[in-house]
Amino acid sequence: MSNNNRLRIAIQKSGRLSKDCQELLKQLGIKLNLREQRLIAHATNMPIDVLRVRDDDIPGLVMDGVCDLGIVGENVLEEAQAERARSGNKGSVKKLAKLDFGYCRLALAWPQELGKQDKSWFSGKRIATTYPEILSKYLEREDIDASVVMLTGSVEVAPRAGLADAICDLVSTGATLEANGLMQGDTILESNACLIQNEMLKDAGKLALIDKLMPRLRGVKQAKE
Ligand code: PRT
Ligand code: ZN
Repeated sequence: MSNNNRLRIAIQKSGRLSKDCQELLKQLGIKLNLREQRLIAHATNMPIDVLRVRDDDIPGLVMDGVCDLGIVGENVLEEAQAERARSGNKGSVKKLAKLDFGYCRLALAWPQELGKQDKSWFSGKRIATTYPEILSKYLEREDIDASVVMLTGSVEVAPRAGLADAICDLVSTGATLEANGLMQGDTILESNACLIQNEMLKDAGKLALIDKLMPRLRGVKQAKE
């Protein structure tokens, strides 16, 4: 990237968090000229560049210092951190703020026709998920001997397709579980979008800019309460 002293912020290009992220940047006073297909948008009134990427790439970009800040779901952040910790791959981020959008929960679910089940039912079962690290940690913590099947999409059809006995997926209204004949069980993680920063960031100018933006962020949050 050409200009290294501009603060780089990674946000989701298109998806559930994009609109709220763009709105938040606007409320922070960052003026952007967002063109649909562009990967990078340059702020016109501050030394800030916004990178628009897939949400799954955001923790890694910030951990590796390619971007200084990022906005991502805590679910995606936790999965990426657990993955890095397991593979011994360095790179750390700190959470600067929990944001008031992107709420969802990561929950277990199984076919409704099986009726209510407790944790012991999961022993020996196969659970499909996009969050194998978070799920494995939960299973370990709860001493449940189940196996984990990693799927990157359409997790909710896994039981019907015979790929798994149960699932562990994100839920917001519950309509998707309902439509797929699944019953919701324990919540493993509650998640909001959050603002993260590369922990190794040392550039005084960038740190000063972040210090200027944080009170504005707190102001935006308070105004909504
Ligand atoms: O393309 P890219 O990789 O960037 O996007 P994506 O498709 O991976 O993510 P996206 O845009 O679907 O979600 C981005 C983030 O929004 C997630 O990582 C969460 O932090 C947050 N979020 C909030 C959700 C939901 N709510 C949500 N309901 N992410 C996904 N869902 C899905 C869920 O997986 C299930 O398929 O919506 C369905 C359930 O919704 P209900 O309302 O039927 O319960
Ligand atoms: Zn994604």
